[in-house]
Amino acid sequence: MLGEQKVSYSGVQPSGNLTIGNYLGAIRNFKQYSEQYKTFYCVVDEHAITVRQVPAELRRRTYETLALYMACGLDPEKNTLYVQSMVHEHAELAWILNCFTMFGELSRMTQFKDKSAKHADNINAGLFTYPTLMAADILLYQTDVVPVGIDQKQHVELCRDIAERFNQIYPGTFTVPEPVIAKSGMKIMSLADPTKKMSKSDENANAVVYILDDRDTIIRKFKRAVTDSGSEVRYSPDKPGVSNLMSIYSCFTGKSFEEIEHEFEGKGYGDFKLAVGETTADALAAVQSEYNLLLADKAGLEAQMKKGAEEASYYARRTLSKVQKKLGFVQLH
Ligand code: ATP
Ligand code: LTN
Repeated sequence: MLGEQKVSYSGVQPSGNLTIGNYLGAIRNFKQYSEQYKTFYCVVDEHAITVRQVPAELRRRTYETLALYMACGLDPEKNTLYVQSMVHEHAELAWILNCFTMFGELSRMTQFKDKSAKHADNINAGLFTYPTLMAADILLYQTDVVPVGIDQKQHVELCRDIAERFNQIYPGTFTVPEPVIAKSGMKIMSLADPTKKMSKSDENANAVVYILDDRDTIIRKFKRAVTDSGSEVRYSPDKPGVSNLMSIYSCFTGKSFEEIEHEFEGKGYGDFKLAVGETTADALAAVQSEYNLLLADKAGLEAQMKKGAEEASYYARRTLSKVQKKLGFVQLH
């Protein structure tokens, strides 16, 4: 809580082109808080460097991610949209929280295990302490809710544990946040391997539908999507490919699985995949045209970054100085 207002906070890494997984699992759900809550949505570039980045690409994607936030309907007048590295309190609080986070806790994080298997040549300390920086992001703003995809639930739960531990020693420091996981779209799977999460860092571009893919590409990718044996459109654990496409279709149309099964009764996978492709392309068209306008105005995006960082810094500074005082750091006035 900040004053009387509840707070929503989330972040997306500028580590690749954003996917419909990022959109359906996270960004699409940010907007609902804009009216009632104080909202902070961050482009987390400091998290992105836990795996090697090409500097020019990281810079470009930082602009792009901010533009996508806005194109997805986040009005910068109603939401604080900003870039993590522009608010130095994040890194400072992360250090402090490192001293309240256990080695064993971080060792149990599945994202750390997955990413260290994938980047075996670069298992750096930042990859390991990634969740403490994420906890700092969240706790700096006295956050109540954190809308994320299901893969981030474990990190938000660790953040809660850190906040509770800190509050036990230094009462009344942090609001303890809750993860909010959308019922549909919480985990969109790869089109090439529906047992794997769709991920922006997947090397196989056909496995992933990007928010900015053009209509033909979207339709082609869905046509090629791996489906299962049989020809029936039915939601079932033994049909992970079809079930994933049904989830995507359901997210974009609002139809239930039953309604979708009924709609495609007697029709084959071909018709169904085409419908999913067309629906997705239609839904993303508005986001894409808005995005192109925003991205063309670099100065506008920079002005937005500056304003967002100033707004965020105000709250971040307050929480950090409260923490420093509680810890016994000398404060000069
Ligand atoms: P990377 O592949 O670089 O790890 P990512 O695609 O997982 O990235 P993040 O920036 O780590 O993306 O995630 C941003 C938000 O999108 C998080 O809330 C995350 O839970 C959500 N998200 C990512 N992928 C999916 C997915 N396939 N389905 C649903 N939500 C997702
Ligand atoms: N770890 C998240 C991105 C992230 C985040 C956050 C999400 C960084 N800081 C704070 C919610 C709140 C991910 O999606 N990989």
